[in-house]
Amino acid sequence: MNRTIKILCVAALCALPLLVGAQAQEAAVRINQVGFYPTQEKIAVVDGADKVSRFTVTDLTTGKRVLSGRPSYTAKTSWSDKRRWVLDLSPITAPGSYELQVGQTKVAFEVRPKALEALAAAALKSFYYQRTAMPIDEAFAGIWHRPLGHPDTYVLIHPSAAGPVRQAGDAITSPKGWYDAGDYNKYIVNSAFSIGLMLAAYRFCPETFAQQHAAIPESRNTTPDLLDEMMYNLEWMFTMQDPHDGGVYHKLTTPNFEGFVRPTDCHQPRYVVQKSVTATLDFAAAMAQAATLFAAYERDYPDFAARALAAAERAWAWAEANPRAFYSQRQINSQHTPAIATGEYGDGRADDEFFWAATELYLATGKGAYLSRALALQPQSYSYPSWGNVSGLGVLAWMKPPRQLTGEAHTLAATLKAQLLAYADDSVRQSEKTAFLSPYGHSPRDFYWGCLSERCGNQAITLLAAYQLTGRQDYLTNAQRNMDYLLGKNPTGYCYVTGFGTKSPMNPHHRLSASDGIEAPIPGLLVGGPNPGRQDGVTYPSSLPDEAYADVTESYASNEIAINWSASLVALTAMLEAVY
Ligand code: G3I
Ligand code: 9MR
Repeated sequence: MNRTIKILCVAALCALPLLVGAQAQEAAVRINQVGFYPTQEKIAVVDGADKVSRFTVTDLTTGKRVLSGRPSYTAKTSWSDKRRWVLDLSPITAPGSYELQVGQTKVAFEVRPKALEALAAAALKSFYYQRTAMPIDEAFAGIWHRPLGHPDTYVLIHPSAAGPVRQAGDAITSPKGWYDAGDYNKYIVNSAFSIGLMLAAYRFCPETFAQQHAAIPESRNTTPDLLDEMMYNLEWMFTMQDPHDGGVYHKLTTPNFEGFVRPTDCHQPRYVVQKSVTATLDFAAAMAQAATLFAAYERDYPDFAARALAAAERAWAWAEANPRAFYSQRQINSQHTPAIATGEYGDGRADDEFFWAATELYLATGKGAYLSRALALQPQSYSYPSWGNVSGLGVLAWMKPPRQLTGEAHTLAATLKAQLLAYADDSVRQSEKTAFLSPYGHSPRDFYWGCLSERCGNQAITLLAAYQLTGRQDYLTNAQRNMDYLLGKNPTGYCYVTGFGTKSPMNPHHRLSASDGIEAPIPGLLVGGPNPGRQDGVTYPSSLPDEAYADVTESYASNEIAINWSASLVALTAMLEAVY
């Protein structure tokens, strides 16, 4: 299939009119390439020009000039001499297709209601493509259909996971769940975190998710597609709990990463490894959280809520009895064979996991013992959610509690709200007069492995939570500024989501996309992003913090995709759609 046809297929599948006929251009004008909501602030940034005196905007349908103006201000980042000119196109509010012209450079952009609807659906759909244990059907996946990948009906107990009943070399069955990322393993910490982040967003805008259509096999049931997709991984998670003691295996993995081959060409044995306190608590939290939401969907998922809650309480009890059972691959490999060399999701602190789990268990059960633990473990300041620090998920839960809060619980929620708003205020303060006019992207510390979701996306999600809690417009505006950053208003000019925009990643570090013989990557995936750490040893086009990004398959430190990063995109796009 030639490239044009493939791009058209991507566009058709994502229902994205913008791609069709658009010319890929290496413009020095950086702008959201997917679409603006009519009333949102609309910023373009001219990158690297010596002087910009004027810009014009033409309505592409009528051919008429609808705006002309001058840059609002110009700014540099602390690590680069490049001068950026910030243009404000906000007076344009009528839906339509437009062209911005600065000097000789012309860039098209779109204004429309539901600007991010297709992106939001594609982000959720990306989880379907990551499903491990079923054929990915052409009816739902189009050109990216493929046979069943990893049934995981024969999984070995690794010596590190052996106990009195289940012994090393015994086999269990542990099917379903999502591939974690560009690799083919399944990790409890990251998949529970991903579920936690998406379900946190669900609590803020259930109506938006109820209307979302991701075209997955379960779309025709009465449960929202988001919850159906979560269920595919929750079912796997149940199998990761040792029925004999309630502890949860840290991950299901091959000893080494597979090559860049198709799932059906993978032949390494798969193991469950040592139970860890962090995995067990993330499991407890996500299960309890899911229990509160699935109770309304008993028709499609009978008894799930009760089973999930019971599993969560058993997991919690195991964690309380094993608070220092941290997962350390170095330690495991010094004692056991085969050595395990895949992703670690290591974490030497579990206060935040205890806090999130205690929170969700209290909210699901109303038991005072969980409330006491949540009170004792409450954070002193807000941290945006990440797989390594989940306290923010606990905070978000208190903002949209599934039960009436009184007494100490009410006071705790108020304290945490003040912390969240302090973080939001700080983010807003920092965005003014920055080179790309956004709270994200003006500090070198904003760029590291997975930063686009972990920092940029999850900061925006927090700002949207703050907006929902207060109605303050500047929180919303700044969340959108970060969204625009992800979609093209950034120094590399990439729209960092596969299949969207005029310039997007074509070569993500993603075994599924790289081994399917199709040029276009699976759509709807947010890449890790600029990372001057370059842990992959690849030569990047630039070493500047915000340009250290390489769209090559080898670059797992800047160009991988991962479910927790997709989760951020799912949450952020839906929360933005909900506002309009
Ligand atoms: O959190 C700090 C941040 O505060 C600091 O400013 C920044 C700059 O130094 O570093 C941040 O820590 C980084 C951390 O990710 C953030 O979560 C570490 O440097 C970085 O090494 C770490 O990378 C992790 C990577 O595995 C290596 O361990 C990624 O988060 C994590 O997403 C990634 O996960 C892998 C799995 O192991 C295997 N499957 C693929 C998956 C995605 O690449
Ligand atoms: O493909 C792996 C990716 O999913 C991980 O994030 C990354 C870091 O753990 O490792 C990648 O695998 C590489 C391995 O670490 C070293 N040899 C090359 C592998 C990529 O082909």
